[in-house]
Amino acid sequence: MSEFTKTLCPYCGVGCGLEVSPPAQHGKATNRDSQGTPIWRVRGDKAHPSSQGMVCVKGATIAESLDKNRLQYPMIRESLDQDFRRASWEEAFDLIAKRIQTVRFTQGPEAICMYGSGQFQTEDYYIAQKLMKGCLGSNNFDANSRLCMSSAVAGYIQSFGADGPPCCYEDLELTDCAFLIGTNTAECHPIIFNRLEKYRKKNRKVKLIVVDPRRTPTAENADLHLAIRPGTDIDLLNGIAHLLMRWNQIDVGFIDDCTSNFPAYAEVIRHYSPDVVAHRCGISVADLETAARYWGQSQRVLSMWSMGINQSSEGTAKVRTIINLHLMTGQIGKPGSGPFSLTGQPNAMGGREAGGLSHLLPGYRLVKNPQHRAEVENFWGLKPGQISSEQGMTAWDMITGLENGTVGLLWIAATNPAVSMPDLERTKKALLRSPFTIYQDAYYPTETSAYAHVLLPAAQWSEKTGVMTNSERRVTLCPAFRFPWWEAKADWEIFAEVGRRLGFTKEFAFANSAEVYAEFVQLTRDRPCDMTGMSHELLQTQGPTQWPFPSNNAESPVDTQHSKRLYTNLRFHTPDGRARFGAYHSRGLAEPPDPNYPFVLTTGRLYGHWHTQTRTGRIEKIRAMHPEPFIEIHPRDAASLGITDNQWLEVRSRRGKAKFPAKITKAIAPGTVFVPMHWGALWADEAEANALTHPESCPDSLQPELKACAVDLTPISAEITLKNYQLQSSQW
Ligand SMILES: Nc1nc2c(c(=O)[nH]1)N[C@H]1C(S)=C(S)[C@@H](COP(=O)(O)OP(=O)(O)OC[C@H]3O[C@@H](n4cnc5c(=O)[nH]c(N)nc54)[C@H](O)[C@@H]3O)O[C@H]1N2
Ligand SMILES: Nc1nc2c(c(=O)[nH]1)N[C@H]1C(S)=C(S)[C@@H](COP(=O)(O)OP(=O)(O)OC[C@H]3O[C@@H](n4cnc5c(=O)[nH]c(N)nc54)[C@H](O)[C@@H]3O)O[C@H]1N2
Ligand code: SF4
Ligand SMILES: [Mo]
Repeated sequence: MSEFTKTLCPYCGVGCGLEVSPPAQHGKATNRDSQGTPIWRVRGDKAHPSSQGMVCVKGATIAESLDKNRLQYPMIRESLDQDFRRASWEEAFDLIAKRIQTVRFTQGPEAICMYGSGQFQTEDYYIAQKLMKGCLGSNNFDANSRLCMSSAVAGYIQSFGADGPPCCYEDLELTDCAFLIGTNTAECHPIIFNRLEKYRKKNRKVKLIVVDPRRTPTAENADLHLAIRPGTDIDLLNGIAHLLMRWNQIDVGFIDDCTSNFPAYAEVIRHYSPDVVAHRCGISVADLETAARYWGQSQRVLSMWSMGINQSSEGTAKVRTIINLHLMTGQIGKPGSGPFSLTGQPNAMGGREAGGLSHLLPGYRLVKNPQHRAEVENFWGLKPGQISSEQGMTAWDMITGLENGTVGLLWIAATNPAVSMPDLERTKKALLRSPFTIYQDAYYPTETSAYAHVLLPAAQWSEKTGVMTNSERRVTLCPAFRFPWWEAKADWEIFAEVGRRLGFTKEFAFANSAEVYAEFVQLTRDRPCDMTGMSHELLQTQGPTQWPFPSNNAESPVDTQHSKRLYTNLRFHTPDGRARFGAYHSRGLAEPPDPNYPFVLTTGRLYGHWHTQTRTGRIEKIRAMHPEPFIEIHPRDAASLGITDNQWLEVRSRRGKAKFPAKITKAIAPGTVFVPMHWGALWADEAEANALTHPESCPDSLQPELKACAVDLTPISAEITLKNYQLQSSQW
């Protein structure tokens, strides 16, 4: 047997293959972390088709975080002003089951909420859906993907009749023009960017367009960087469409045969003449024309987007407007082209397959669809009508539900909302009012543990076996290769045990996660994400596999060609088989700047850190790369405020304030400032990006506009107030 375990990097949605081996037992070869714990060795898996052996700094250092500051055993307290005391699992399970029953029979199942995560494995997601939406009859399961991918989900469903990115990574090496909009791929999906740049080095004619208000490392590599004003993406995209129309560079045959609603779209884009668009976006007409020319002249255009598009009060409209350009030019269903949403978290895709948002059911089904509900009820052996026909609460609804008392029990797992939710002051106040919060995480403390009544230690990646799906629909098995930390348990095991204690013994009679997965895939039969041919065993022997993968594929495993791309037959999942144009005018930002709050704040990520730093904040190499938070500001704005580099700024929005040292740079457009999202209250004083942001959301996807809010800036002379959070092996 090989000394390596093949698995997947548990950070971003690129989904790189890793090979992990135990720390060397003797001699100098053993790497140890600062606490003397031996570190597992990690390297890229050359056989993984998605990453071909490459890894970025996060994947390479993942093992250093695994044993630090872990939550060891369940802890309980009666109220939030008390200290936690150690509890047994028995006591914790008992308490949780009792509280669920009380809320169920006093307030009703709709008062029970679970807030999960794209960092769950698919098995965790699936069991949570079965418990919440099936057995308890509450659709109030939402995930942090609401803050992340829900606009992409809504856009795909509306345009194509089903979710699912239609492209694959091979397209990176087959395209003539990569159109990157609202994605800092170089820092956030580094291995996708590496693949693209390697190819472009060999094929100099391949164009790269980057649309981002910041000159990111991604934009620095572009042939054309369009530094548009935040929130003007629809203007730009409609403006490109306008020119393609004018130049007659559209695919009339494709539009006629394969799409619907083109006339309404044509009517909209008529209004987006180059002068108007260039003015609104803050770019030159020449640059706009260059972008349209690249689109029109390229045989194969691959567009990619991420949070600069999705995290918007018109996120779904933005996604559909990107897709429109592909429909207009027939750039879909063929190699090197298509609208490719880059997934954020390692298994946000698996979450979508398993129905892990409050409007979804497993197998790409919808809560609102009576037939879908009946299919799932029937499969789960539940009585008809057991699954509620009401769409459940979104992440932000849970916050407002805490405010108005409609939430009786909140169960949070694998996410850190006391850092990552918008309008943190309001979020924290609401969390303080919660009658009963269960928080299930691998680490302790995190910012959210301060708001919990019960803490449950979760086994994390490396300690539990399950699958994850990456951006190109490729499913990889992640086997356990270490024992769970102390008393930690896999998320699905915790949900299943609670289910059994609520009386659903046969529904949750699983011996292991392979059985969970085997049940789940049956629910994907004949669905767009059919993966009935997959099993833990198949993934173990055949390796990472893309869906669709129906059961007849399992007999002829070489036939994976047809799962590379979706819609190669140009038939879509809509009732008439045609893809739909979406006709949208631009509405701009939900909170535009004004004389009181004259700057637009945008927020995002840095190469080394992962979200709220629960892991990367504990890795010295990464802390050294990004030692402190900062605010990027253009030299012109810095001059008008009279500040110099590194001087502190107080940033105020209508909701809260924060402080950051200024990083004066031309990389950011005048009038816009940028703050990384990574520093919560544990890692720095008053440097929370989300103290400033607002929860205004896209009406279709209900995804909040985390990418833009209006702020005012005041220079202050402050001491560096970073906490320089000290790592301790354990608090207790
Ligand atoms: N290093 C690292 N990588 C990660 C993560 C991480 O925490 N760290 N997280 C993962 C997750 S969950 C996600 S969702 C992805 C996110 O990946 P990305 O979306 O690439 O990352 P962000 O930095 O959030 O935002 C991307 C860009 O959107 C731009 N932007 C802001 N407003 C607008 C606008 O109005 N229009 C346009 N066109 N652009 C705009 C910002 O300037 C920013 O550069 O990254 C994944 N990968
Ligand atoms: N201002 C601003 N805010 C944002 C964003 C932004 O761009 N700007 N981006 C949004 C987006 S796209 C995202 S995805 C979110 C991310 O925000 P969060 O989900 O809050 O961020 P993470 O730090 O990834 O939190 C994951 C938690 O899960 C724990 N964990 C890891 N593995 C496991 C496991 O197997 N089981 C359990 N139970 N726990 C585990 C980790 O210890 C960590 O505490 O932030 C959102 N918030
Ligand atoms: S690119 Fe993403 S999946 Fe790949 S090693 Fe880096 S963080 Fe992990
Ligand atoms: Mo995300």
